[in-house]
Amino acid sequence: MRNSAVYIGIGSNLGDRKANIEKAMRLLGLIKGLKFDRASSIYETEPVGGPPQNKFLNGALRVKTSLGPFRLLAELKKIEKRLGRKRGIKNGPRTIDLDILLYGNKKVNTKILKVPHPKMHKREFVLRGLRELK
Ligand code: PH2
Ligand code: MG
Ligand code: MG
Repeated sequence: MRNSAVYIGIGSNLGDRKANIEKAMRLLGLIKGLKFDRASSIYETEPVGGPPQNKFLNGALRVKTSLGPFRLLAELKKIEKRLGRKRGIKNGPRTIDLDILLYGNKKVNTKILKVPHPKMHKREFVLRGLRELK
């Protein structure tokens, strides 16, 4: 299978934000069937939605992968879990968030996964990183 170019949004606003992002990127690079390609800069952003909360560090990553979108999603969730992500309030604070933004030109529309990420075009904190990589 030919590898697809996949864009992943990364964000953190809890704990040591920079360390969380660095750890997540390192773990991402260890996934079998995935090759880390490029990272955007990491920049601080005001929280959008959710309860009052700390500022985020955000960025975007480009990887090449032979994993299908659902396998990739499972791997991203494992990393979130390893970094202490707790499921809680919608759009609430998180140690790490890894979102599939684009997966080649594939479209996925299920309850657990929607690609392209349905809110990415409205979120400057996502678009900024994507623009750097495109
Ligand atoms: N993620 C959210 C909700 N709000 N705001 C910023 N600035 N950065 C994020 O990554 C973010 C957010 C839900 O995932
Ligand atoms: Mg998110
Ligand atoms: Mg998420």
